[in-house]
Amino acid sequence: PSVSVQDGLIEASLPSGESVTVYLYGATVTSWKTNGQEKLFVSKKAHMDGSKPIRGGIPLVFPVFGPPPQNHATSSLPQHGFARNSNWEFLGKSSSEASKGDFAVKLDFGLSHTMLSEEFRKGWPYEFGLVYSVTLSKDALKTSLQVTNEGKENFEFQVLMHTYLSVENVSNIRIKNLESKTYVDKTRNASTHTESSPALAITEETDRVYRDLDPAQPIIVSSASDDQPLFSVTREALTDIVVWNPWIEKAKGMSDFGPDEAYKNMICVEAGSVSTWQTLEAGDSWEGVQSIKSRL
Ligand code: TA6
Repeated sequence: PSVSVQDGLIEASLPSGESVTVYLYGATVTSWKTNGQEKLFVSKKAHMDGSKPIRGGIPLVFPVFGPPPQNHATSSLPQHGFARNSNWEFLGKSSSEASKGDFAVKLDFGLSHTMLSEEFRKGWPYEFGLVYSVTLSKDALKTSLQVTNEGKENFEFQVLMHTYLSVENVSNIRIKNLESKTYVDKTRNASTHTESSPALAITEETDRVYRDLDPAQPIIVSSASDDQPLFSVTREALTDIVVWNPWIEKAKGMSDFGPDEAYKNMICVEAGSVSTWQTLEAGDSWEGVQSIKSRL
């Protein structure tokens, strides 16, 4: 495995050709290539200069998902919290050989309360440490976030990995293993529904929080034309899955989403713990993991 660190981004690749790129800004994974193909979607108009969260790849959502609630410790934070728009530090790399010639390389990134901007530290005055690990292997990309409460007060948080998967045509995919699950539909006044489809099609703006899933049961993104699996997402401790596609109008409405038709080339399948709040007691740690397999 080789790892290069240059002007704010880390790149790693395996002898078998897979590669991953991570920006220190937000510890945002912006590229994951297998078989020479890019598996993540990044908007052509994404801000890559730290002026706003990167529109694509895998932005990190912490300590709050969505617009923060009123009268809450997170109320003065921006939507989706501060992790994706803070500068992280690269803690280092390690590589292993699972079996003969089967390598994996792990990149570690850190963010602590001492590194936050004044605005964010005032907005959420808790002492915390985050360690985000990105592990590239031949078959999978694994991202895990470890949250540590380094202070004396308990705090509560939400966390989500806002993964933008790259697809040829969002109308030609189906999302499986959501059947019979409960979801909150944010396009219908956050009303609660039960998924009836064994293979969810995306035919309009879609913004749903599926909750209380078995994290070990893979969420499958498959091709509608030949039912071939394109992606499989398994999780540890992340029991919610958000499915999001902005569709035509919302895509046009985002200044950093481009070109306008690019909504056809992405589907967000986001592993998180967002439908309730995790309480972390002083001194305790918690870890959430997603593992994405592609071209199974
Ligand atoms: O993940 C779904 C969502 O919460 C949508 O409601 C939409 O707001 C999306 O995140 C993008 O949010 P952002 O703050 O990155 O524009």
